Amino acid sequence: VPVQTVATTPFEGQRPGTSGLRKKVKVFAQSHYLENFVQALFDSLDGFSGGTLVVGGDGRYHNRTAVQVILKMAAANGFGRVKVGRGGILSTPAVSCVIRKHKAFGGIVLSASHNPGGPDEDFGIKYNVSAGGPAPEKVTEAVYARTQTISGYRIVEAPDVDLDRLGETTLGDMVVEVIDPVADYAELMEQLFDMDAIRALFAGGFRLCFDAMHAVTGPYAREILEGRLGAAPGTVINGTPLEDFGGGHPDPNLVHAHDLVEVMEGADAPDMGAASDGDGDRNMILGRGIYVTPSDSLAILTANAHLAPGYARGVAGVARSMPTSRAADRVAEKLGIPAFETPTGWKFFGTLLDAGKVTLCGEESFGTGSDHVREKDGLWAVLLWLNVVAKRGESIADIVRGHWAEYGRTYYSRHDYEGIDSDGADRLMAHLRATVPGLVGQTVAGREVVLGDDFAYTDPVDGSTAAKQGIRIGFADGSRIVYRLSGTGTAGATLRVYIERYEPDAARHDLDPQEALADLIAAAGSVADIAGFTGREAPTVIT
Ligand code: VG1
Ligand code: CO
Repeated sequence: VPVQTVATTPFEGQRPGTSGLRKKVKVFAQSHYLENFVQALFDSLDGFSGGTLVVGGDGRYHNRTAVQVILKMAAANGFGRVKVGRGGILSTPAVSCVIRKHKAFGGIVLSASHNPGGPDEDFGIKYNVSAGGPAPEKVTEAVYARTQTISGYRIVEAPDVDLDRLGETTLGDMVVEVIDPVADYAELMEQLFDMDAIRALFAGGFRLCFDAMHAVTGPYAREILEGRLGAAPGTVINGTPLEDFGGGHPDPNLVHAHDLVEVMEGADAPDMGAASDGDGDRNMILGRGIYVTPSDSLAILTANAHLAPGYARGVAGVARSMPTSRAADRVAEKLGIPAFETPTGWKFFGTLLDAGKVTLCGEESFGTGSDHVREKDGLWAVLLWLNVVAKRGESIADIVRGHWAEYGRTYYSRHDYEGIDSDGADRLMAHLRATVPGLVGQTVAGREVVLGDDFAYTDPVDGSTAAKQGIRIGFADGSRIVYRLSGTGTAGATLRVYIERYEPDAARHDLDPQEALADLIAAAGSVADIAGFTGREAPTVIT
């Protein structure tokens, strides 16, 4: 098979963000665009000759085209084997699982996660290292630097590989192995959870509605929940991955998972509702009459993980991204285990997980995971919740309320201002950077400000640093306001404002979070002059 070297010139803007490179499909579809990035990636890696690469994506529009390009480039660059999911499909946690299980050199995930898909929507590519997790910034920065000087890429001239037939074929000297996207992942889940207890829960009439949002988790959820655990047929809704996610926004929150919300608000609501996102790494958990915030979910799972066989040894430590509420910290304190605060994005948990310092990790953005892989994992979180419910014999609402009663409740909300003008967003952040440190010692929203900074992180394992990770305002009563700009969008800017307040008094645990946080929300708006800088009077999405 002939290897071709194709001349190319650099594209601007190929710097990976919070989670890989994300752009409109139309940008990715330009000739050489994907090829440049993939060659820059291979040029930045050392020692993969003859090694194994795992490739898969969330099935969105352009997935199959991109997989074919990557297979041919991997062959031309000297990989020995590519394991690719059937149909080009692998969820993000499944890629992580397959890399680890088969000791692959690394993997490529094709996804723009929770962003919409389709010819006019988003696409993305992300590289994961041999430990299974997203490449650290020193790798992504090297790839970006290489994209700016690239002058050629290598690709074999060969017909497309049949992605729909399981088994091995060759592409030049490289073996292409089309794998069942679910098998390795399902086997791992069986090792972690008390499958018998969950099976008994379903057999006893417990009902779940899992909304796969027409995205990648459909086949995983059907096989594990309905197949192996005996949940009723129809438990999984929107379970067939579609290239455009049915026109929806595959983001598991109360706004976008409207089909699930309708089921949960219906007369015959099931005991539990759950949803996952485009690439299967996010989760939303609902009980009958209750929504579990992702920050609470991390705290509750930390307190209860020992009920699952995979975590019976206990939790070594817990890590959360900085904007995630401090509910998990309170559990860690009680358990006498360390709690870590990292910048936003799963890549910052990798070193802590590899070093065994933490067992569970979470983000407020519907991300929860553990040391079983190196990505957040939507279906895993649902299974852990099922395991906890089965073992405790309590409803989700009772478990959550019981947790608040024991630890206090952390009222929490995130307000997103999507699609705002980038210049205005940058000016707003510059304004905060200049003024917030001066608030320390002053009174805002009736509280004394004790912290005002731009979060900077030094990794406790490898000493790497990350600056400018979000503006923090901390108050004497433990309340916080955090501001940061999204690093996953593809058009304009998105301002995220995170607000939390700790409420120890169990008599006041039944407030609407927007009311419980009203004075802090108002202060967040005026301190940053959000209306002035963005022209917006209200957020576009509240979670
Ligand atoms: C968002 C979330 C962040 C998450 C990231 C990737 O990033 O806030 O917590 O890790 O998405 O999630 P940002 O920069 O837009 O705030 V996913 O499900 O896209 O892999
Ligand atoms: Co995702």
